[in-house]
Amino acid sequence: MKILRQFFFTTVFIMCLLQSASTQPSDNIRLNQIGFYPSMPKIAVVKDAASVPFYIISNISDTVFTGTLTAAKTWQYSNESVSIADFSSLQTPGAFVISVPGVGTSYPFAIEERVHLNVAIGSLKSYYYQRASTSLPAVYAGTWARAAGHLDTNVLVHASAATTERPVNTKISSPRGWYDAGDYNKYIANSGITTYTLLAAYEHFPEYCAQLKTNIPESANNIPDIIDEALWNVRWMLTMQDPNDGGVYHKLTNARFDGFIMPSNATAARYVVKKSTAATLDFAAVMAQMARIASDFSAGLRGFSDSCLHASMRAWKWARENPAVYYNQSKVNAQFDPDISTGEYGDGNVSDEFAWAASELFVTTGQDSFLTVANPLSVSTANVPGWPNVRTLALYTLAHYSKTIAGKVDTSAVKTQLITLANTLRNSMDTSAFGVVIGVQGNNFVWGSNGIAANQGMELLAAFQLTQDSSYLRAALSNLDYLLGRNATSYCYVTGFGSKSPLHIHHRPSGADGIAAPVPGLLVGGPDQYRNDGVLRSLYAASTPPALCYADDQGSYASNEICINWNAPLVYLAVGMEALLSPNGLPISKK
Ligand code: 9MR
Ligand code: 9MR
Repeated sequence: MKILRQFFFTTVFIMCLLQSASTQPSDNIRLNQIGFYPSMPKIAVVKDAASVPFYIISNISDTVFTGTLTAAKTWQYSNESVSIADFSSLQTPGAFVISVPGVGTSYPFAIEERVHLNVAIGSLKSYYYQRASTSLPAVYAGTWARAAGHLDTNVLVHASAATTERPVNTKISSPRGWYDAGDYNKYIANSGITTYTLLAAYEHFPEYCAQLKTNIPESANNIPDIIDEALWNVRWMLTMQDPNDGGVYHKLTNARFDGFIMPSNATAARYVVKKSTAATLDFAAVMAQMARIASDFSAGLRGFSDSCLHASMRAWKWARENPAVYYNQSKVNAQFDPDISTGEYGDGNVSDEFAWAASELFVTTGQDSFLTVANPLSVSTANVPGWPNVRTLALYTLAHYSKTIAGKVDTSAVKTQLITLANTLRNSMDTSAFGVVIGVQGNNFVWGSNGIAANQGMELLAAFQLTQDSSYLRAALSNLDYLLGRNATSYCYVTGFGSKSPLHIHHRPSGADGIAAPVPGLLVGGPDQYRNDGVLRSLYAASTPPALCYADDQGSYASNEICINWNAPLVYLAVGMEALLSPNGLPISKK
């Protein structure tokens, strides 16, 4: 009897398997579509299937693990009833799927060391594909090779930026930099946090980054690829400083967005537009950071450290003399021609930019007078950073250099702020039905929500580096899992990665190059509950749960555009996680 019963169940199980093998993987099983570290948590979220058994099956069709789904809970951001399949105790490396009878089979995943190495490389390599003013030869760009565009050697000074020395329509040269996003413009404010974040990945994980190769034209030099990549943008940023007064133009832009054409076909006039305090301070911060990093590579970057520091100090001086010059596009357009309708990146509060620039300058120069002007500790609680909100970047820097600056700064207050924030984030994971940090605040699912998830992960890695408390590492990983597939849409939100990833991104080269596959390594903005584009509004009602407001549609710039400031914390998260969890802390195995 017992044997018969077992035979019956086994037969049913194999039939289920065969059935599911012939059909599509189920979108109702959500998991990181890349995979899991042997020693770390492994979780899938299953919709509408509480308390039933689940099976982990290896690629040779052996059931290697059996578990039971947890009781159902509702995730308030997707309004779905979900259960968790926890198979953390499975530590055997291999390739697997999850099978849940009645639901189906998951997308495949791996359990292995260095499981996110390719995500780390790919997300960093995406900056190469975003480079302006250069061709991308096939030897580096593969299928996505393209001709140069936007040389930006004849950029016009817009009326809003005109001075006696540089009257309106003066031509300046301002090449290089990364395209901001799906559009071809270059914005200093967004470049600030982006470049900082990539350079911070280097500063915090230098040995790892020194070995990380992305196959870019500079890969053979003696500078780590992540720094070479950042330099492509830093060198552009330097050209955005008015040499006559030290102020920094807010952006370099077309008057209107280009259509979906390749860079080499984009020939509209380009302008540098109005200097702003925010841009000038973001510039000052990055140049101070770059100065201290460049001093370690003086052979390859002779004199560069001094140039950066000099530029930073001049920018700081301009900002002190012009502390409230805000970029407000409609006001600019009311006063000057031609009208500019590209991204605004407006910010009416620059106290955080002052605190950030002051902190970077202080750490690089050792002079605490900068902090007398603007101290990041004058605000008592930290928040997750974003492009208009950069004070926490100062805390990261002060925390990282706490040994060298102790005595001049209350470093324990810095740590307390970062850890208090990390506790809130981690506790959110513990109570989330998806077991993720994102959703800690109800307003997380806005334009660029995936960037918020990645920045939450970065802040948790900062807390881990301060405490070695592995609960922060697990919480950071939960958001990486979210971005790579454990989310309500079941997309792996990084192009070219995972089984189901965006194909129709709002990205001009990907739309215009005639190649089916989008440029890889790019993180899309993700769900936007406010449905800020026509595609989202036509697809979803206002009552649609926040985490579902996503469309893999080229027209959905509010959910499916890619952007440098969202990719950078993904790079940090993947690089940091790999550096912390690789057996030897390196992207390569030692012979
Ligand atoms: O392509 C633009 C994208 O980069 C911006 O994020 C977005 C919001 O400013 O605007 C996109 O451009 C759209 C414009 O705003 C309205 N007309 C359609 C454009 C997309 O092709
Ligand atoms: O990331 C920006 C987001 O926070 C804003 O809500 C949105 C509308 O102002 O603009 C986003 O930035 C876009 C920029 O204006 C133009 N390039 C593309 C950026 C990402 O969509």
